[in-house]
Amino acid sequence: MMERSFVMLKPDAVLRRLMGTVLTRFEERGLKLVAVKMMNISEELAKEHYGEHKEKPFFNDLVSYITSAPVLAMVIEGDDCISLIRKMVGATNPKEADLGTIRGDYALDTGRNIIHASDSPASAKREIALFFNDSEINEYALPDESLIYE
Ligand code: YYY
Ligand code: MG
Repeated sequence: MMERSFVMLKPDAVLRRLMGTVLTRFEERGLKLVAVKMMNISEELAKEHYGEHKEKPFFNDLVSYITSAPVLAMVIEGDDCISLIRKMVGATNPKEADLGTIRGDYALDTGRNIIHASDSPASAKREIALFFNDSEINEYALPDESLIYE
């Protein structure tokens, strides 16, 4: 099923100049970027985005980290892409993430794991709406779709 996922390169990915490297992985896989923007997240938006973790001991550190420098927020479209992107991202703790995953190849600490990706269709819908207006999401066809999809 065609899905959209919310993906965000966290401040460490931006500051470590890993944006192109990570975007290339998604593009080379055949996924389609339909929205991308660099932005500073307000404390309010950070708390809303990570609302499910508000009682956790790491919540305050997470909010300060995510608001410390710009992020690259994006919407990616593709067949079953929500779970696919989670697999490409790897485990939350980069030390446990498989090699070949984004976190497994480029990160070491849970609190500096460089990327966020939606974990379900419901969270994708919620997170896309938090970060993007409908008018910021681009609908277009890729010329090689018949080579990527059966
Ligand atoms: O979805 P994912 O990012 O893989 O992990 P979550 O369990 O949703 O946690 C969100 C975010 O919080 C995680 O990417 C890093 C941070 N975090 C942390 O700093 N310490 C933990 N023990 C768990 C999560
Ligand atoms: Mg999560």
